[in-house]
Formats: sequence, structure tokens, C-alpha cells
Amino acid sequence: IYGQPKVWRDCLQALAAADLRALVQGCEPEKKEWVFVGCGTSFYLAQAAAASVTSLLGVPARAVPASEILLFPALTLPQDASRYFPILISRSGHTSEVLQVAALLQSKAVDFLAVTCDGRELEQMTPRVLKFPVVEESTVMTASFTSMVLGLQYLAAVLAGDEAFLFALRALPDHLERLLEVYGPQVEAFAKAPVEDFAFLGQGPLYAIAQETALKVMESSSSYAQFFHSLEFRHGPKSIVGPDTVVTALLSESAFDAEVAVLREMKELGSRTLAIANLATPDLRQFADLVIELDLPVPELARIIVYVVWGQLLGSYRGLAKGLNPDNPRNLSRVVTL
Ligand code: F1P
Repeated sequence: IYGQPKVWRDCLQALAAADLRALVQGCEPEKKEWVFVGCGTSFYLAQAAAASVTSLLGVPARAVPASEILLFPALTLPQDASRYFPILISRSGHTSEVLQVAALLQSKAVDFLAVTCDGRELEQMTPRVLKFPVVEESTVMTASFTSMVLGLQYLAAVLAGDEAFLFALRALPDHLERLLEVYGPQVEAFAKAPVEDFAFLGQGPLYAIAQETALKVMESSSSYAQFFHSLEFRHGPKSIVGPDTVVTALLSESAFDAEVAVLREMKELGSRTLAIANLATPDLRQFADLVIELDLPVPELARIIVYVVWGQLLGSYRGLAKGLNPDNPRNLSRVVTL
């Protein structure tokens, strides 16, 4: 987790050298709908990528779990194969459900892009491969998640010709280095409290990040963690809130006031609260138990991978505090093969 600034720098270097336009030639998102596919963390990655493509290029894009394509194909993909461009995401390139989707696409002669770190079987199944220089020993995906989101945002920004966005992405490693020094120890101390019940709230592109953050905390610390759209939390889920819960708000800039109001309400109901914001207000500092202020002078969308790092740390430190090995969670394997 602490190595992410270096891993991002390596990925940015590889992306700058790659011919990204050629990778998607003939299947640009204005011509075909991009459908991002993955399992587990790679499905949340798919959601972050779809939101990024829509925001940067102004065209619809979607994310679906690989299992949904296999089990309910008519609900997920159009009959007419010329209308969509699947992007299959898998750190290992070895997950059975993703490989089965790849085989299905091959049988229909549908072109697809593979996004991966290890490559394995997946990269053999298509000439279009975006491979990231990320070596991750842990069962739990951390740097591979952030790097692949970074890479897919980079690809979308290249296609959009958005130089300012590319410039912002290139600045992220230095910013994260600074933030890890300040907030790493604070998250470590926060994670010592014996809490078993976590809720992560986010909206827009940060909803995918809330999902991934909850998964990190579940995997790394074997705790209960849920995720919700921030304002949805009031519609029922808040009945779980009390002194044994931690509610974390991933606060956007565009919906800041509405999202802060939810977090304040949960504090008043007795929950411990953690806020991650780009710029914190005095009011937020006053009621939240921990505030992580990113202070990133980059577009809101370019910040999303920095939001997930604190949940990665929270899960790992919580797991360590419980005497667990966060790299090797119980019941999990690095790759799910059926
Ligand atoms: C995806 C994944 C992980 C999860 C677990 C099993 O793998 O579901 O998200 O943490 O370790 O694998 P991949 O298809 O991206 O390799």
C-alpha cells in the first residue's frame, strides 16, 4: 500500500510509451458502448472506469460482473455484437469467470480488450492487451486496483485529448507520497479501536470507491463492511448505527454539503465517523473523529484513486490489530477458479 506512489510512476511511464489509440482502434467509445467486465475488486474497478469514460468522453459506458454475462447474457449484452466493445479486467488474467466470458466473446467473434497485470491465459486470448507493470504478492488487490483505474482514466483522457487531466494524473504519485506520511500513522491509530461494523458512503464516481473500500476492510480484517450511496444510508441502513459502528464518508466536492449532512447525522446517532474530503470545513473537523484532507489541486475525477488508499490502510491495520495476516485473508485465494 505504501509502495503505490512508485508503482503509479512506473505505470505512468509505461502508459506514456504505449500506443493507446491503436489498442482501441475501430472500437472507440463514440462508435461502440464500452462494457467493462470483472469480478470482485476488478468489478469495482470496472465501475470506476465506466464512470470515468462517461465523464471524460460524454458517452455512455457500463460495468457488469463477469458472472452476470455468463448467467444472464440477455440482460447484459446486446444481441448485435457490433454495438459494444467489452473490456475484460483481471489482475491475474486467470479468473475462471473472466476466461469464460473471453471464450464466449471469441465464439461470437467479438473483439475485446484485456486489462491485466499478470496476463496469464487472458492475454493469450486477444491481440488487444493493456498490461500493467504491477507485481503484487498479496491475495488482496491494492496497488493493482489503483494502477488499473489510473491506466483506464489515462486511456480515456488520451482519447478525449484532455491534456489537463493527463497532467493531473501525472502529479498523483507525488501527492500520495506526501499524504501517506501525514495520514498513515493517523489511520493506524484510528484502526486500533475494536470495531467490527463499517459502512462506507460515496456517490457518483466515488460510489465505486466506497464499494472497493468496503471490500478491502472485509478482506483484510474479516470485519463486516457495507457500502451505500451516501444519501441512501438514511433510507433504512442507518438503523445499524451506534457506538460500535464506523461510518466513513468519501466526500465529493460537487455534493459536499448533502454528503456532510448525512455524516453529521450519523455522528449525532452515536457512530464513530471518518471523513475523506478534498478540502475540510471547520464544521467537518469539529464533529468527525478523523478527517483526511487530500488538498489535491486536480479535477475531482482524477482524485478517486487517492480516496481508496485510506480504506486499504484501515483494513490492513485493523486486521493486524486483530492478529490476522491482511495479505492472506481466511477463506480467500488469490484467484477464484471454478
Ligand atoms: C479478482 C478477485 C479479487 C479478490 C480475490 C479473488 O481477481 O476476485 O478481487 O480479492 O482475491 O480474485 P482478478 O480476476 O482481478 O485476478
